[in-house]
Amino acid sequence: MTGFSFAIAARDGAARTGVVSTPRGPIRTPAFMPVGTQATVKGMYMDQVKALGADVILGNTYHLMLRPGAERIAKLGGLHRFGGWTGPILTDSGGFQVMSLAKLRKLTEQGVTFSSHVDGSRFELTPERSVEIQGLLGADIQMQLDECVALPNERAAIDKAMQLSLRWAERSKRAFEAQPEGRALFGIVQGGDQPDLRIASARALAAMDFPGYSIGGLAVGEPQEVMLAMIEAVMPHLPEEKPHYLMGVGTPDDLLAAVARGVDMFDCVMPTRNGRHGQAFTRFGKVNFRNARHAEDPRPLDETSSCPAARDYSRAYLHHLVRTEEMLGSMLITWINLAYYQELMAGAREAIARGAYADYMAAVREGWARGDI
Ligand code: PRF
Repeated sequence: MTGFSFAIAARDGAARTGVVSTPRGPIRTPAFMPVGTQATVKGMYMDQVKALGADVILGNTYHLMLRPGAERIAKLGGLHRFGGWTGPILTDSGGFQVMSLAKLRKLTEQGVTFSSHVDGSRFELTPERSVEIQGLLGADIQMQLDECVALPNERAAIDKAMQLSLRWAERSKRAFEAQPEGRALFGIVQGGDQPDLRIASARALAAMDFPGYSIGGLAVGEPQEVMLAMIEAVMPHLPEEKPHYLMGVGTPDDLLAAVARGVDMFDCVMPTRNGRHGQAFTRFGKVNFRNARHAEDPRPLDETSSCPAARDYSRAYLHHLVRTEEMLGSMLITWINLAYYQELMAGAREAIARGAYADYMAAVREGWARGDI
């Protein structure tokens, strides 16, 4: 049986392209992971997600533990069978979602207790229970439980959350030892906008020897330049031969900039969530289909796109679907956006392999700046 590994095929400056190997198949990096919070990538068939070239999707401990429950999913054969996705699945540990969604939260050294945002019932999430749930789901790549604080914040609060996350990293790692071979647990760097705290977090996690490293606590209210500075601060302290995952990021420009600094994996709700609200991401920038300027435009959004939804429907029709709140509008624009994010990463992989990543970034940014065509 093949285990979990990462092989870097080419580098261009700090950018890398390679393959994360898992027993459920390869993940080509840099990779964008569509978010499948509720065992579904909202508005998409799994076959469509696969056809876009996505190698891995993300699932959420928090949502699935509440409904339908981790033990129930395990009884039904695990998350892959339940949701109909045969490739690798990465799950988040739940702490971040508890902090943004749950009610009556109480955080202690032991873990976090909270009330479900669905029906108010009480739950507890500890580092051990989070890893146990991710194991019951059958996740191929799992995350340690961590504490992420919003920015801006006081240094003392950032430091406290970072130190707690390190102790939870140790406990998560110990709990993970009970799981089958071939799965991987990533440690999560915290430390807010404080470079020295970020570096301390990265070094302590590196000493624990995880198979991959996540960078958390970013895109939580700080400007892009601060986010990029934090990535630059931690990279020299993370094992460079291991995958680097920037959690919950971001815009297409965030992805390009983070890849240039050594990030290999991303996830974000932006292409799916914004798609449901009528916003499309394209090679000539963002297009808001609510806008009346599309009402009589017979042209397709982008006839050069790999996505049928961008080629086969008029802008006027997409505008109409969004204005009438038809579900097909959400579905088509989600499809367009995930196709664009996958194309962006495929282009990055190819450019890095050619040693032309800076030119690729410049050309893509020029397209966004040129605007609609
Ligand atoms: N921690 C975890 N999940 C996350 C984050 C984090 O800091 C973020 C921050 N961008 C998104 N998702 N566990």
